Amino acid sequence: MASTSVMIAVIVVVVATPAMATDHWVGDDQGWKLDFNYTAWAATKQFHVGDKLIFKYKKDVHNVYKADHEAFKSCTPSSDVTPLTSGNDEISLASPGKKWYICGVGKHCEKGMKLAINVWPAESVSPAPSPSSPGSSSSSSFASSISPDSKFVALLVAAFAMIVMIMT
Ligand SMILES: *[C@@H]1O[C@H](CO)[C@@H](O)[C@H](O)[C@H]1NC(C)=O
Ligand SMILES: [Cu+2]
Repeated sequence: MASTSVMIAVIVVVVATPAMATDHWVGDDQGWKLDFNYTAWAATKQFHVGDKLIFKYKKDVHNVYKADHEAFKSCTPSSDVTPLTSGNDEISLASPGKKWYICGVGKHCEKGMKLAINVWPAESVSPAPSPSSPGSSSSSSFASSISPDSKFVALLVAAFAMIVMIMT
């Protein structure tokens, strides 16, 4: 009986866990580099508002310019854009739509250091976590970030579990 209750609690928690913001390491373990197909990489991911892009590379070897479609196509960063140069550059995806990023060093962009992504609206009903407090989630904000859908599923599971408990 006790173990059944524990199992039900675990199931409810797992089912009710909201879709959390995702950190996307661009290029995964390869990072931001030459000789990598970022088009193919991006095609395997889903980007949502609230997610983060992280460009990892050796400082001073590459950089990251936010670009528009023209700058992306022509590999010419706009002169009024300041590149990110830390080697561990985080970009919070704040709005939905197409986004473009290019490396501004030498001919790196022409050689493939260019990334185009499509950002979808946020999955959960909670506002995107503020960049100043990454990962801080009090129990109240946790509860409010559970989407109505997963609440409904959790309720169904809980109801089913109770029937099982009564019958066994
Ligand atoms: C990169 O991958 C995309 C999609 O798989 C493909 O269409 C494109 O030709 C590739 N680019 C290079 C330079 O290999
Ligand atoms: Cu580069």
